Amino acid sequence: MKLFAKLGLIGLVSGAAIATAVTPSYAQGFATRTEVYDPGTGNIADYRRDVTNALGTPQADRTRDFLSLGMGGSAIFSFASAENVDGYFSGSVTVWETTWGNKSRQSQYDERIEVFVGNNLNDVENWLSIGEIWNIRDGAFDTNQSDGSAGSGATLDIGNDDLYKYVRVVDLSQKRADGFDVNAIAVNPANAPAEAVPEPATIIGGLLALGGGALAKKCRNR
Ligand SMILES: [Ca+2]
Ligand SMILES: [Ca+2]
Ligand SMILES: [Ca+2]
Repeated sequence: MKLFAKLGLIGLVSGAAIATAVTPSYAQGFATRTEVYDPGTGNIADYRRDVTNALGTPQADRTRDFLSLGMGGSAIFSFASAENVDGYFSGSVTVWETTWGNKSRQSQYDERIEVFVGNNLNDVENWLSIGEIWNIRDGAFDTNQSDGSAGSGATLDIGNDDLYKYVRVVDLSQKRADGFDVNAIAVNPANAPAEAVPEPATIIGGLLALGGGALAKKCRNR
């Protein structure tokens, strides 16, 4: 087989591989399970230790439906659902926080987390850090209570196309005794699958195959 004919074959194969990679329905939406809760130091009220408080949709301000991490504490969440039993996701992570007090300055209620994504629960120290979320600076809680909603949370892009199964949040708060208060957490596909839109990967795969075929033809003509 000529080299460029092989390239054409590679184009077909790689196109098929890309299509396979983007076809699964990624997990999206709110956390469905708290895998690990490892509270840090500080006086955390019992109702703030309920790990179900961080699951599902966020509540508007001044509800008690949040999970406090404690100073230096951490938690791991997963997102499996009936539509995606494995719970793999890509794209970005959104976190909603609850703060009841004065919200005008980060320095007054300084609560923050570092956010990690990973797949191996036994290897969390090597998970990928995707950045920090500060409760006030980054608007992780609702700053506009007039509509009664919980706001849009704070979002961090994962920054690659890999699939992950878990999100880990680690408290980095400097002042508040019970740390960052997780109201809700969600994962969002970078390109949410839409029924009516052609799969970009199918197009790319087709172009690769066409390009490889054209190259092979060009080679034979030389
Ligand atoms: Ca708070
Ligand atoms: Ca707190
Ligand atoms: Ca909640």
